[in-house]
Parts: sequence; structure tokens; C-alpha cells
Amino acid sequence: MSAFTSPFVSLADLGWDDAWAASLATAVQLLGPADPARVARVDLGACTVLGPGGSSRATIPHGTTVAVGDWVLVRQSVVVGALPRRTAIVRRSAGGDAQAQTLATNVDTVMVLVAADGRVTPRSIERYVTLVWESGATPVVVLTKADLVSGDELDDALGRLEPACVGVDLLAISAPTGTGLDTVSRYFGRGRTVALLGSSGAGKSTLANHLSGSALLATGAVREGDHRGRHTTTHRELVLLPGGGVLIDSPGLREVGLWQADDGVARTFPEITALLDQCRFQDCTHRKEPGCAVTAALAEGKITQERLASWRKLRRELDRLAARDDPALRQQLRTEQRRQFREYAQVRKQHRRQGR
Ligand SMILES: Nc1nc2c(ncn2[C@@H]2O[C@H](COP(=O)(O)OP(=O)(O)O)[C@@H](O)[C@H]2O)c(=O)[nH]1
Ligand SMILES: [Mg+2]
Ligand SMILES: [Zn+2]
Repeated sequence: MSAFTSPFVSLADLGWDDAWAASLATAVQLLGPADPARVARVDLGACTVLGPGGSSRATIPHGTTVAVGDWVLVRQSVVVGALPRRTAIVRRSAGGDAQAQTLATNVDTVMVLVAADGRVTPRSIERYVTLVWESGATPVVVLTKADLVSGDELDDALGRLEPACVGVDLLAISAPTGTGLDTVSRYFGRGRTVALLGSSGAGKSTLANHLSGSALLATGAVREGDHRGRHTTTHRELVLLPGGGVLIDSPGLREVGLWQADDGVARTFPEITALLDQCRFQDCTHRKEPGCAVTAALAEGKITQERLASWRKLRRELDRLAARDDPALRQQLRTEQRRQFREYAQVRKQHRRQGR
């Protein structure tokens, strides 16, 4: 299923520009002549690509990995190469073993959708925003289904999300009433790529369909009770919007594991990042050290406990991930953990003594 029906679409409509052309020229020298096309959908061993000739299928040779959004070189219906990505949304794959999974590439803006009538948690938004900043794209947080809550409830939800959106646009929309949809469409334009992320049932496909002006993408009714979507998007899919712009809809993410997101975390928590090089000690853990700018800012109410705890949690997650391949870092983390356990045991002992 593809939105691409007109054969008169140019590469520029799909995001092609002079820099991509230069990149192609280099690649062609190496790989021989081939046609550029943009990957719209990836299946096992094959993909759907969009080009001036319309939509077509191409084989992905063994050992080659492509993601939705990639600019690939196609020769006789075979992907023979891919142009270096400008941006890439990469998460830690769901499940036990830590592996990177590329969700989409060459995306300009990522809209993180969250339903106003569901559980609106700033912590999960911070995780998404981190993922997006790290990718190189710009995040926008969109509260959906504004029609399902009262004005007060909407304000409340927006208020809760606001601290998680420092330097990030935050808006509310409703598909049936059309509220906010004009604001959303401002992020689209010819050749610009926007991806939609968010958990299942957040309203991604519904928004995508509104933007494309037709029911191209499967939407699902939400199961009563748990707010999870049904009959939902099963494939990540890139479509061309009639009004200009490229949209990537994706299946809901149940887990947003981070993968190498140091910069992403730094950008998501700018008020904390700004403090880190002001601590007296370079290896400050920002707990009890004298001259710690972070604990000082906390005491002065310049940063909040919630944001600090959230930052710590994401930092710990990244450190653990990095430590897998670094014995010295692993040892350091273990020592730190033991210290925390000791601290915790002491606090508990004290509490017991005080009869709490
Ligand atoms: N009332 C209301 N329902 C919506 C809105 N957006 C989506 N929905 C409904 O929420 C359900 C899930 O939407 P869908 O777009 O499939 O979510 P996705 O899993 O994120 O793609 C569907 O039943 C939609 O009709 C909205 O703005 N208002
Ligand atoms: Mg969907
Ligand atoms: Zn410190």
C-alpha cells in the first residue's frame, strides 16, 4: 500500500537536493551507474522504493541493511548501495540482548504523539525526545485526542508535559474537530520528511490520514480499558503527501530503549547539562560532593527533583550500555553501585533505629 500513485513526482518531492546529488556522484564512482530512490517500506529481503518512475520493488542482497527513509542506489531492481544517512532514529531493540535497531532515516522532524485521554507521563516523553535529538532530527511533542478531554484536563496534561519539553515545541490536536491540524501542517513542506512516533493507539495513523487527505494507512480502534490500539499499523511506511512533504508512519513502540544517546540526553535536559561543568570536581557524581553545581541548583529550586531523577535514570541506562564493552567502566559502575547500596543500607538502619 503506497500513497505514491502519480508517476510525475520528482526526486525533489521525496527530499532530494544538491547535497544528495553530490553524494550520489561519489557513490556512483564506486558502485557504477544506478538510480537513486527512497525506501518507503522494508520487508525481509526486499523493499518498496519511490522514485520518479513511481513505486517499485527492489531486492535487498544478503548482508545489506536498509531502513525506511534511506536513499538507495537501485540497479535492475536490486539495491546496490545506500547514501550516507543525514539522520537516523536508532533505538535499543526490544527484548533481552542489546542491539541497535534503526527505525527511520533522513528525517527532519519527528512528532512524538501521546493521547490526552491516556496516561500522559513526562518521563516517557523525555525518553522519546532524547531518542529524537540523538537522531539529528528535531522533536515536536503532540498531544492528540484533545476532543476526548475537558479544557481543564487538556491544560493539565499540557502543564505536565511542559517541563519535559524544554526547547521543544508542544502542541495539542484533535483529528475529528481539526484543532491544531493547521499548526501540525506547518512542519511539512516539499521535500521535508516528518516521522510519527508514539505508542500504539496514540493517533499516528489517524493524523497521517488527515494529512494525506485519505485513508491510506490502517487505523485501529482502541481496546477499552488499556488504551492500546488494535488492527494497527504493522509496517513502518513512508508516504508522499499531496500537499508536499514526506511522512513516515510507524507501528507503536512499546519500549523506547536508548542506544548511544549522550548528546540526546544532554539536549533533552539543557538546564542540567549547563551545570555539569560548573561542579568543583570533574568526576562529580552530583550527590554529596562539596561545590556541586547540580545539588546547589536543586536546593535553590532552579532545577526540579523530577527532572534530575529522570536525567540520572537515562544517564545510568546509557552508562550500563556503554559498560558492556568497557571493562574499566564496568568496574567503576560496580563500585558506584556498591557505594549506593551501602548508603541505602545505612539510611534503612537509621530509620529502623528511629522506629520508622
Ligand atoms: N476522539 C479521537 N479519536 C482519535 C483521535 N485520533 C485518533 N483517534 C482514534 O484512536 C484510535 C487509534 O488511532 P490510530 O491512528 O490507529 O493510532 P496509532 O496506533 O498511533 O496509529 C482510533 O480508533 C482513532 O480513531 C482524535 O484526535 N480524537
Ligand atoms: Mg498506526
Ligand atoms: Zn556535581
